[in-house]
Amino acid sequence: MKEKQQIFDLIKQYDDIIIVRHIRPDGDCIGSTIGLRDILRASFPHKQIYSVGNDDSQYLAFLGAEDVVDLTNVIAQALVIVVDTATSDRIDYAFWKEGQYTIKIDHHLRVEDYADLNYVREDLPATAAIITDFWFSFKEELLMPQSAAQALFVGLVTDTGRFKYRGVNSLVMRMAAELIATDIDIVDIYAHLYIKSKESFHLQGYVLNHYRTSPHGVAYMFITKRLQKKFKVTIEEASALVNTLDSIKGYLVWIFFVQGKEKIRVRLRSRFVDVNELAGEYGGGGHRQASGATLSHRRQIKEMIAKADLLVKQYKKDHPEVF
Ligand SMILES: [Mn+2]
Repeated sequence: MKEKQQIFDLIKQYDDIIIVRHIRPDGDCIGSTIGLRDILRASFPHKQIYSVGNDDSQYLAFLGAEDVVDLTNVIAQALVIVVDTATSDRIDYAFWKEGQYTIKIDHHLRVEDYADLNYVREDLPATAAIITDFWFSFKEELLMPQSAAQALFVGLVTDTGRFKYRGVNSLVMRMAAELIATDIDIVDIYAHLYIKSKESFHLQGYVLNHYRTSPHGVAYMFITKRLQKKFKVTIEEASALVNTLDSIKGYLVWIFFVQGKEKIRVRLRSRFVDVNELAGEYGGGGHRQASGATLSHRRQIKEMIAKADLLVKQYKKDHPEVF
């Protein structure tokens, strides 16, 4: 509570507040940015609240735009709040450090305390959940406009894989309930979130027809540069398709290897089996059943599949009831 109170006091103290976030923003990133901004704008109409960043994300445009403003004359007297960003090298605003006071609000593993005040809640599955909890704590003074509720709901939904991942509990569901209580249209929201480009739809079809398997239960796909070009998809769009291979009976781990300029991006997913240690062996990590890693050589693909295969083999031996 101490940190929450401190943050609230700082917000009350400053007239200029700049909210920033990480590069290549996802739903939780934009959701917590817009959510916090619109809560503060509604609650403190006399303050100047900005949210800024360079990268945009087309599929989240329905949440509303961030601000395109020149803050050169404002930054030195401003409170800068960085949301959803574990390390400072990923902050998508070059001048964040020039703020008079800086706050980090994040839910990722605490690896870098880069701000003056660092509020990290590893117990919550999304930064949107931290912001919603913040609203719960100061409900008498903070308003929750619909635009903020919608953005925060999107943050919760996307960072929990539609409320499916570990970390979703009754508290998170209560948060969702309170946000929905502002009368946001969740059917519309899901419709936006599920839109897929025709290109990635076609690539998905290709994946379904051409994925490979290991002896004990790994399903995988190598998305070469050539395939990305052929199907006209970006690395991000290709990587996002990893769950095309989920829930195949007997295949407990599924992996996408997506070829980048120099390295190969790995998206590792699983059910029952834990894969984050395997990701760690390749400089990656994440969650027990959803991790990422990076390979520098093509030959490591085979090696990684073999290791994943061993994990599945062992798991099936220990749990013969699982298929
Ligand atoms: Mn997040």
